[in-house]
Amino acid sequence: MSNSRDNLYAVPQLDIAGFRFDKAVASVFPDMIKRSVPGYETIIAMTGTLAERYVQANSHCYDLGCSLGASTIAMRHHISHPNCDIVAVDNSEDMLKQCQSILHKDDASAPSGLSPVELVCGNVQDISIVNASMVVLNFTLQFIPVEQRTELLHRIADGLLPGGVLVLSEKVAFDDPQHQELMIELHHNFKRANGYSDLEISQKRSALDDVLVPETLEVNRKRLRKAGFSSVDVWFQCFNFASLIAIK
Ligand code: GEK
Repeated sequence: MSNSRDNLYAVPQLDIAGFRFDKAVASVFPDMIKRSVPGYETIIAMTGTLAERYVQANSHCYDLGCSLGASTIAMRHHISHPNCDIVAVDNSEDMLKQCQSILHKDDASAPSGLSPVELVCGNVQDISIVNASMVVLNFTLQFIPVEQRTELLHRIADGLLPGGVLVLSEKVAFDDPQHQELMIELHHNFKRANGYSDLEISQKRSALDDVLVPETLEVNRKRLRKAGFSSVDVWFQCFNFASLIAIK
């Protein structure tokens, strides 16, 4: 089931292992991400709006690190041009299994037909990006080793058609230590308000240490420009979570 409540870190753990997108996480993922990432639902909804604006006829769309397919579903319900498809990639088999069944239900909900989706189990760094009009990296780049991020963005820029868009959402860090501390505090308050205990917040934080590595918005902007995007800026931010639009 993928609609259960996340209580994975509710009980004290002696040894906190690095965070993994396994079966336990997949089974609570929609609840976990909604209660943990401020603005997640807005970003997903606006991904549909961006698909309507940017997806071109006869092109591919990519959802890299698709988890249970939320961005894919938002895109496919708003693509208005013919002959488009979506390649949705994740390297967690547990996530993809759930994603597959969610997509089957989505297919059944729209008898008149939606853009087809190809689900790929693999590393987003190994996927070839071709003839793309829209690529989504919704909270995925943050899990790629820092020194490998530029290369992935380069390959995305190379595979995008002129006028194509990359939507990059990330947890971000701040250079000013006082602001950094404030953003972390406000994020933790958001999680508390959503029912997470201090123990859950601190154990999850330890599990994500070295697994999720945030960088500043400036580093992200510079990297996108270096990768070949001509127009880059933030379209959404809430505390230390932001989403950028990068146009080829
Ligand atoms: C959403 N975009 O709901 N290759 C493939 N998949 C990866 C890799 C990699 N190298 N690294 C991590 N993942 C989704 C949410 S979650 C964000 C994305 C979060 C996958 C990983 O298995 C997980 O499913 C996803 O990226 C990150 O809009 O949980 O903070």
